[in-house]
Amino acid sequence: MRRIKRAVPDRSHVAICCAVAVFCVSAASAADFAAVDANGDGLIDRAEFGDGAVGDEIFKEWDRNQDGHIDRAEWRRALQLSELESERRGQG
Ligand SMILES: [Ca+2]
Ligand SMILES: [Ca+2]
Repeated sequence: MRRIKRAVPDRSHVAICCAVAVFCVSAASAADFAAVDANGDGLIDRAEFGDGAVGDEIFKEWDRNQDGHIDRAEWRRALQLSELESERRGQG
């Protein structure tokens, strides 16, 4: 019987995916918080953030206090970090 090996990304692969996704998000302005916050409660929950395994990883990274929501401060911080990261890449 042929076993189908499920493609489970290792940590480095996930990190790259996160970096790419974070970079894409950083291309959008911080004002997009409102666009992501579908129900307008001022917090981005996991469902609003987007689905998929990569989304899980990024959400955990961005949700600094692990309360299950990304607030504006966490959102801004993540965007700032991703901007620093992209600047570093640009110089490297
Ligand atoms: Ca919300
Ligand atoms: Ca949080």
